[in-house]
Amino acid sequence: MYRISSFVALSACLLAPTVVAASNSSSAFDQGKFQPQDIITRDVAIIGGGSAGTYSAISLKDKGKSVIVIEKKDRIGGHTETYIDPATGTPIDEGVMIFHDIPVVQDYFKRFDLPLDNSSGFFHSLLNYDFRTGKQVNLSFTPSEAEISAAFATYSAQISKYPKLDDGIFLPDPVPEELYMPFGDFVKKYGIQAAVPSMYNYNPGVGNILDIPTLEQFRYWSLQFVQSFTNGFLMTAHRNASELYSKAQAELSSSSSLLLESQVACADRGEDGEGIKLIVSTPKGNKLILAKKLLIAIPPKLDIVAPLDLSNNERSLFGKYIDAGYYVGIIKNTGFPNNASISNAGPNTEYNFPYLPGAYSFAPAGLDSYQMVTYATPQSRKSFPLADQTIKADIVRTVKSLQKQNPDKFASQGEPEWVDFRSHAPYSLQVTAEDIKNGFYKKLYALQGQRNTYWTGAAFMAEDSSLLWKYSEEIVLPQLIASL
Ligand SMILES: Cc1cc2nc3c(=O)[nH]c(=O)nc-3n(C[C@@H](O)[C@@H](O)[C@H](O)COP(=O)(O)OP(=O)(O)OC[C@H]3O[C@@H](n4cnc5c(N)ncnc54)[C@H](O)[C@@H]3O)c2cc1C
Ligand SMILES: *[C@@H]1O[C@H](CO)[C@@H](O)[C@H](O)[C@H]1NC(C)=O
Ligand SMILES: *[C@@H]1O[C@H](CO)[C@@H](O)[C@H](O)[C@H]1NC(C)=O
Ligand SMILES: *[C@@H]1O[C@H](CO)[C@@H](O)[C@H](O)[C@H]1NC(C)=O
Ligand SMILES: *[C@@H]1O[C@H](CO)[C@@H](O)[C@H](O)[C@H]1NC(C)=O
Ligand SMILES: *[C@@H]1O[C@H](CO)[C@@H](O)[C@H](O)[C@H]1NC(C)=O
Repeated sequence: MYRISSFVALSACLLAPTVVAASNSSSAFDQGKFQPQDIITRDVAIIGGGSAGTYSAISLKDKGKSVIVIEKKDRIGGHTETYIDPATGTPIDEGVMIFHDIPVVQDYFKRFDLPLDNSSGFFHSLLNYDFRTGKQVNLSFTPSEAEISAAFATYSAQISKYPKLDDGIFLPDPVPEELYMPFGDFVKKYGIQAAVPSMYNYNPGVGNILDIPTLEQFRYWSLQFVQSFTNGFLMTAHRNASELYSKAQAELSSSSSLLLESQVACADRGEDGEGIKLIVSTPKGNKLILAKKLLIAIPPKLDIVAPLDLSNNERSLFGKYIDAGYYVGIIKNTGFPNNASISNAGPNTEYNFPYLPGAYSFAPAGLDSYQMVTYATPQSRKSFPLADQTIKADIVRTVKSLQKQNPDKFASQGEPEWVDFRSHAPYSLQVTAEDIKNGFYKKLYALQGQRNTYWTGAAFMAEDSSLLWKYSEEIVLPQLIASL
């Protein structure tokens, strides 16, 4: 079975125009076909230089292992993105910016000599509008601070029943029904309605949180996340989260441990213990990578991991993922206030959740009259559900309808203009209640170490950089290192 699936990947590789023509599958990886300078031999090859891949590369390097990171973009950092205003050099973080106060975070930033401090100023008072019509919405449910605290205390007590979730998606077997019931049912069961609006506002990119399985809500709103929500998050003191990645990038480049603008064309992950081979297309031609182990740190959606010599088991697991499109941009000439966020609210929906696809909110970006806008699609099986142009046009339409409906509040300032726009699709890979019940996460975790391959990244833990570093450091890398 393994050989058959492996053959499929290799044939695909042979058809790829970027790859050296080879007479048959076994010779595609033939070292004789590469110049010596195009053969890279390392302990570990890492695919993906985002949050989890970069952390893992630095940690392995610090533990004396040689690595090569293969990143498709011209920079590392993944969802950490910072717009630098060309006129003033002012950084505006528009991706990852808040972290938990836990040792792995403190140590990682200290290693790069980057100071952290307490979070501040990233939430403003909210004005609510229906973005379909531009009309103001009065929220139907506005719990008090005391009610919100009490609901979070109850939620924390419930999540604490599963202490192994702190370390990863480690579930009791069989999986308790409570973990795959819709989160909306869990909310009613424990009477924690007062926590729902905050939970929604901090968990964009999954659509209606009441419809997702409770476990999927637990993954993002972890016990650690509740603690930071209550006691405060950390942010970089320079309010420039990308500095972490430009320092990591400089270090990885100078030790020949990074291939940017590069992608795996085909892979042979071998039998257990044999080592792996990759043909990687890079701006300097194809490279042959020979490594003892492979660490995959990209979203395991079938269309994205197709060239990675998948087994039938991997293909069947990854085919189950559902995710959402999530987008962030900076826009000017909106006439929106610089001291409040404008939030999308449904006039008649439960908890006034907005209709999607649509913009979630516009928030002052902290420079000039720039507004940071977030946009999301509902969950689907498509990795890239909407074209960027479609989303940008819908956002501009929203700005205009808000202005038109509220001329006394948001004066038109001419045509809204894009300063920056970034797609974060596919975001927040999740599975259905049925799949959770049938042991999806146990089967997923059983992939660790098989066929010389380890896995990290959000699909294996949570959309949470701090917790991904902890999971990589404490769960994945020890097994990987022991196997070298
Ligand atoms: C807008 C936004 C804001 C967020 N804010 C926060 C926050 O404040 N705090 C927090 O903790 N978390 C935040 N998150 C969640 C974020 O931390 C995680 O989603 C995290 O980035 C996931 O890490 P990862 O390594 O799995 O994926 P990523 O960071 O996305 O990294 C994947 C990397 O792989 C690369 N790649 C993809 N395909 C290929 C391929 N075929 N070959 C080679 N490379 C490839 C990508 O270019 C990328 O660099 C935010 C997410 C978003 C989208
Ligand atoms: C396939 O490639 C191998 C190694 O290069 C070679 O020995 C073998 O003869 C080739 N087989 C065919 C059918 O071309
Ligand atoms: C952050 O807040 C904590 C607790 O309120 C405090 O002890 C700490 O000194 C603060 N850190 C910084 C850098 O301001
Ligand atoms: C919202 O509340 C305000 C103040 O009570 C009221 O004037 C306004 O008409 C309400 N708007 C809607 C859409 O209900
Ligand atoms: C922010 O970080 C980027 C990337 O490291 C860097 O180019 C820029 O100079 C930094 N700006 C400030 C003000 O820290
Ligand atoms: C924002 O500024 C406007 C205009 O100065 C003022 O009327 C309004 O009360 C302010 N809103 C908040 C939430 O501070």
